[in-house]
Amino acid sequence: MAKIFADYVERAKRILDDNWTGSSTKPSPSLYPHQWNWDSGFIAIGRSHYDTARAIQEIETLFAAQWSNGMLPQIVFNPTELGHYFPEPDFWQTERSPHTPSGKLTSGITMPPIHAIAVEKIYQNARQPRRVRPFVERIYPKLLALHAYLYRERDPNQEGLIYIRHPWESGIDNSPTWDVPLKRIAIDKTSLPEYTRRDLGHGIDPRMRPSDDDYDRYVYLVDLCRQCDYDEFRIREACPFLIQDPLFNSILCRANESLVRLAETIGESPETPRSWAKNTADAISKKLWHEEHGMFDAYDLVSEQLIEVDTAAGFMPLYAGAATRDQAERLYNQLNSLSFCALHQGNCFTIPNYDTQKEDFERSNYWRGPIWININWMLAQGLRRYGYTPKADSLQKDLLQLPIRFCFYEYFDSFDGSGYGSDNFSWTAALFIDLVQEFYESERSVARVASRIKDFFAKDTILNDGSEMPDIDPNKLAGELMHNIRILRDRFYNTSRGLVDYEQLKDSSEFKHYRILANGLREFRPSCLMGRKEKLAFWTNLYNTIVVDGIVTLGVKESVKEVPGFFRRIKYAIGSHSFSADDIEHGILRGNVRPWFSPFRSFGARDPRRGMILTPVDPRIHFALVCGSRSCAPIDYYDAEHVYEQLEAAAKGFINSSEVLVLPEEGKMLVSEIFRWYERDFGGKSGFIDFIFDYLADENARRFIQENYASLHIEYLHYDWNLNR
Ligand code: 2M8
Repeated sequence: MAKIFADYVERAKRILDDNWTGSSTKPSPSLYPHQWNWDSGFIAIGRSHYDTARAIQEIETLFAAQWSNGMLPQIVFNPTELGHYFPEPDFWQTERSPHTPSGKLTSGITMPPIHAIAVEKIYQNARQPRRVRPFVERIYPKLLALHAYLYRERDPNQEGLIYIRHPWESGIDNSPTWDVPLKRIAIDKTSLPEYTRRDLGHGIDPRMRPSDDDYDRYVYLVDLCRQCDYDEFRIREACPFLIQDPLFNSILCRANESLVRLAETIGESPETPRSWAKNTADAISKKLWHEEHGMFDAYDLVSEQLIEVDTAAGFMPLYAGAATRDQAERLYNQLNSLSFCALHQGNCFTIPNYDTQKEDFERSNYWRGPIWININWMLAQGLRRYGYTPKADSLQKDLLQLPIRFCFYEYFDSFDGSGYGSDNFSWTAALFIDLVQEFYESERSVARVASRIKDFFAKDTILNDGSEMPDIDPNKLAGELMHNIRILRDRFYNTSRGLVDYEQLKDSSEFKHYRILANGLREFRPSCLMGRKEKLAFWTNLYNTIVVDGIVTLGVKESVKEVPGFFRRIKYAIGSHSFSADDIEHGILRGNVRPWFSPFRSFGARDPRRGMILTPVDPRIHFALVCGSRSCAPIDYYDAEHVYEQLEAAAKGFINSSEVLVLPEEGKMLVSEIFRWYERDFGGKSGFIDFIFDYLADENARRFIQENYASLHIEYLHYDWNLNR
């Protein structure tokens, strides 16, 4: 793990320890002094990586205050901390309900049910999952009761969609989505209960918090619930705020998936949560989709229409897997745009909670613009679920760098990253820990798989064995082969996401034809390639395709690391010689320099293949050569005529991706391992710093490099060898 991450994980753990009350964790040192519902879920996820006992206790303390009807309260009050927050138990008067648990002080509303997801994480991350099983068995019926409550009491039309009845239930309290329904509530100050806000102060600029008008309405809705004695039927009849929100419903839907797996773990029937998950996913996809906007919106059950306000909550069906392919594609177009900070835009962090192009976007006001770590944490997983890997990586990059650069704040400015709200905020710390773990996880699992099947593929594999030769003039082979590689690109590569559909490609007629043409390489003379551009394009394309061929032929499942020496072993016979992927890369395209992992050059002193070496080395090839893994460059086809322009674009894309992180506040730059491995191709360390500088879009980052050039501290990022599928 890069040292900087290890240091910050320690800081994050300290924050969680400082906010620990003895049985649970408060969201922040002073602003939120009690236990909050979904905060505890996120906190338990962070703790699950290093302190299973406290992660379990966090969840058990929360569920000890579950109401007898299954509702899990938004706040469980700490009796020793009363008097610092509004509203507290005296205002909620939840004793009016027959369902409140005895001996517990709670509010009378709920929050997005993230908890089954947290419990699954606790189980998965435990050193000895067997020991966590009794906890899973204890908590499972309570999780089930919570979801059952939501479907029973909050889904009056049995649509699979849950309504919320207070903005605080959404977790995104003053989201612009609530403006219209809240405006419907006319406030009569004479009948509104008296109250004093306690959230102002704490060193926080009031403009970063909800307005007094908002608070009047929050109070109005609490008062309404208590006047109805928290009876859901009565509330539903009277409440002007009944909303089916995509964020709440997506979390519920995704949590049902976790419930299914938890049920299977402890031998319970998964049928109920499975059908809940399906119904909710279908309902989100149908009812909450705004066809013209290409976005999911909240549905107002009072006015019976969609609320046409697009916020980050509208992307959350990706997390639940509830969006269809077409919907996902349209969502992605929204998400990857100026509105929500596009890839390589350079002057923003991904993704703000509200559309930056709207007039009422406010960069520092709470849920009306800033970036929130929990939302982006879910969104990054949603993007991965649909294969939008580079965008997910870019979210991950920002989620890691925001706390490092600007401290563990509650929320962050979407343009300059400044931290807002409370510092030392628990879920920012907890999810940072989870993200760092995820970042380094792949390495461990890949190593495990590799050791298991280490000796399985021990020999070199000539992939073009000549079993079926093409009927083609050898002089035309190169052109035909390139044409065919281009077809593979068009059909099976997703160039914007850098992914290969290995499953479809494997049995396709196009790939069969490619392999026949590749057999033709046995009679091909590379000396007939003319000019530097043609050679550059030919060998780059051939390298990228031999890697794909190797992955398919050797049946690689998760990572090329499953096959020890993969790049050395996979070979094509070309003319009277054989060329491994390493020979093409280090021998031909890198000017036959000695690779960092070997004591020898690819081609020895008398090797006739030396005649094919391409010099001088163009370092941009490192952003075009694709090693079949997530951290390498996105795959594409290079055409001789435009190869220089394409290499230029590839370099620009890579330098502005999550593979280069400039952290001015830390005086550091974190870069891909590629720069360490191939340092000499860039002209040494100063050469690659110059190279990065030339391609970097972010002005702040450029200025930082310029000003700190001589003393720039560089660390290398973990290289993700998971397959680019
Ligand atoms: C914020 O909400 C509370 C009310 O629940 C508040 O403003 O007083 C929200 O950000 C919410 O999502 C969060 O759970 C809570 C505690 O962190 O603070």
